[in-house]
Amino acid sequence: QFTDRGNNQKSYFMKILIIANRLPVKIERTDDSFIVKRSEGGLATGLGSLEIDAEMHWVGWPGIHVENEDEKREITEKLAALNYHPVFLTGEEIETYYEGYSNSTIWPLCHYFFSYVQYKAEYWEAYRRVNGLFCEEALNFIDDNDIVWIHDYQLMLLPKKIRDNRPNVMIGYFHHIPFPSYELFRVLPEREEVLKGLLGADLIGFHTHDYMRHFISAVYRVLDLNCNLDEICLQDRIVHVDAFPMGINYEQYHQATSLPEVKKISKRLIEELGDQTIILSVDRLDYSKGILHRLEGFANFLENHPEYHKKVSLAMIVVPSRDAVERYADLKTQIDQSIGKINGIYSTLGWTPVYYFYQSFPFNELVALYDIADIALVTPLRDGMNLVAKEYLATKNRKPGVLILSEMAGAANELTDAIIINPNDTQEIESALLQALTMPGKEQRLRLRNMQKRISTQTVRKWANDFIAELLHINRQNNEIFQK
Ligand code: GDG
Repeated sequence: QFTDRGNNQKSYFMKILIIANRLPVKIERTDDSFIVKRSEGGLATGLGSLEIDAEMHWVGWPGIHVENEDEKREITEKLAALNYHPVFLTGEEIETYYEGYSNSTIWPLCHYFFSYVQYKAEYWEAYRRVNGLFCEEALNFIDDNDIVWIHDYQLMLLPKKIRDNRPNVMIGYFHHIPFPSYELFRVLPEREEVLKGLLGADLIGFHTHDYMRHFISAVYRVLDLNCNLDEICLQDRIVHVDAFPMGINYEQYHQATSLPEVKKISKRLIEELGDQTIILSVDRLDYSKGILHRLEGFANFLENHPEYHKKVSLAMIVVPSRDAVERYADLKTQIDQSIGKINGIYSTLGWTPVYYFYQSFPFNELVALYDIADIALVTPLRDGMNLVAKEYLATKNRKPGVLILSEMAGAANELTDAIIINPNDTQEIESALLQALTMPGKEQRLRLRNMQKRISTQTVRKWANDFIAELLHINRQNNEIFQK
């Protein structure tokens, strides 16, 4: 049973095929076999809670590099039991399609790192080819009237490829990162083919109205198509564009502090840290996350506010990511140096200003850190949404906390009770820290309550259901127009 946005109750039976660069699994090689473990990220959780009577399939890269055909067969069979269908990539394809066009061309462009964009013919060629591989695999599982939901910037050519082969399926695409303004997007040599690829979809979703506006303006100016605020008119179809701000599994985080294991970790952390105030930052290693600016802001704060020495520490978690890309390896070196410098100048025998973790934490430890942290410092230079900010607020249960949030994160549109800062202004980071450290408990609780109200209703489950409901609604409308 499925309720759509128009409040009409209707039952469906169909297949939903989710296509994303990565399957939500972790595959480990043993001596003579493979172990497949589900890895429940936000996306898998949201899609797993769809209120729709449909069989769910996934297509994606399994996250392991395998060349041997017998091994591929074994993995394929194991994944098939979960309705997961792998697209295997060669080492060269990972380098050119994933690390290349996806992460060295599109990613910096969409995050306004114009000078980082690499233009290489072999990257583009691989991107096209690998989008074709995803299409071939997906076509094995798509029938008319099924829903195909494609995710993210690695697969922007796929909507059209699927439409060309299966004109009657419903195709949705969601862009998880920012869509840049036309003036930036126009620099992409392949701008026309990329936009045409996306327009194979019936519905294109973004986190915010700004990204949506930028996309429509790019379509209008690059392709000279008829567009209005949320529709693009093609000769034979209308493509709908809408904003769907992604949320989190609120209850999972909100209840986490009642788990005995989390309580134990929080207690241990509190004992170890004593009465120190903890500022927490959590990101993947990425230049878009503003980690270096954040460290500079914290260094300024320490320099100008000696009264907080030995009282405040920054716990910085940097999760290893894309470190095979040179930019990322360089960034890692700069972060190491910046933290080394701060700790070198200010540390005492009993106090470390920056606790630095270049590693990923298990869920229980991460939420224990959210639980004990007095302040979350989330300062990306650009971020599609930023789920860490929402997770921190959702976890706050036992005691309040203050969120300092960059205005460049999509989440800033919703979390207006955070202390909103411009992440390029390191003085603003410094003064936001001071404001957070001196904020009365009553004000902290009030701001937190307002933001929790929002994120407890705009969950990842609602996000996924809203998207699919709109796709079905569009399909119904199209059928009516067609029948008339
Ligand atoms: C992209 C867009 C958009 C982090 N460290 C640990 C850990 N994490 C988890 C967090 C959170 C996720 O990783 C990070 O999500 P973000 O949204 O903050 O950022 P991206 O990875 O860049 O995601 C972004 C998102 O897609 C969704 O559309 O919001 O803008 O860039 O869930 O909890 N998880 C664990 N240990 C860690 O150490 N277990």
